[in-house]
Amino acid sequence: MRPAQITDDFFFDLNGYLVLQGALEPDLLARLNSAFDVFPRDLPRGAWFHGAQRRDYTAETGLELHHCLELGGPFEELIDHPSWIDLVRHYCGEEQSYVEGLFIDECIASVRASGGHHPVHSGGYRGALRGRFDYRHGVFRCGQVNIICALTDIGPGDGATMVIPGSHKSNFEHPLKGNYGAGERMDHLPGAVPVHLQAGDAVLFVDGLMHGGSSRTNPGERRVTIYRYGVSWGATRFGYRYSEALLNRLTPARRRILEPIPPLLPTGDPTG
Ligand SMILES: O=C(O)CCC(=O)C(=O)O
Repeated sequence: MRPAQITDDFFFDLNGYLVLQGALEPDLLARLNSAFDVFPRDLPRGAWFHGAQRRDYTAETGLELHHCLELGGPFEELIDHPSWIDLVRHYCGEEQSYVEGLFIDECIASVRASGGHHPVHSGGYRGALRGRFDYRHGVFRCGQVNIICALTDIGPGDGATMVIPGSHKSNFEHPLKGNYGAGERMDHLPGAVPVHLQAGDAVLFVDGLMHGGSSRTNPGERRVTIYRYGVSWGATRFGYRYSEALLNRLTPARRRILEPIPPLLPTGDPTG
């Protein structure tokens, strides 16, 4: 396990993100890459692949398989991975409250080829409550914390995730946002820094941080998983539901993260 250290809290509060080096074991990394190898790169948008759906955020983000937990195997091992589970509980698990717990509200397997990018978004300015950063009375109360795992090395030209450190607390709109080309490419946005990672590293960040994905200019593919953790009473963004088959094969601890509140349906005569 990797419980939050005082230095984690300091830098997470200050910057809105943390880099977790060597988060994935080599064997898990290899099995995730093997699963990525067989994704049909020509899957049409909207089509399903073993319970995951191609739903690219934009025309330029590349192949994004949403709800990838349904693919099972190594994707399930990420749910409560010891490299980050205590950190996400600490930052967005409503610690020491009556609704303590977590929920994964989005999980994505992403493949980005040359030319692809993810437009800049989020930031403290008028940010949704869902992505909000909050710390008060000695506890974190973030709405959503993302874990992006690098399955390939991500250096210059590879399309690194970019962040604007500290922007999760911003009270003003970025004055230069919108000046950097169609599609809000983040590459040259003042204040933005690339998060370079080795395969197996992960970046943890509060969703309220201004972030996006820089342009991939190198040949080949950038491969990442994106898991969004949030409060136990959250809901999936696009209406996906975890299948009974998936829920039933999970350990109780993992199941609690995909189904923190088991459904409670009325019984008997609903009119009576
Ligand atoms: O693709 C990336 O590096 C960034 C992804 C992103 O911005 C997001 O998932 O919200």
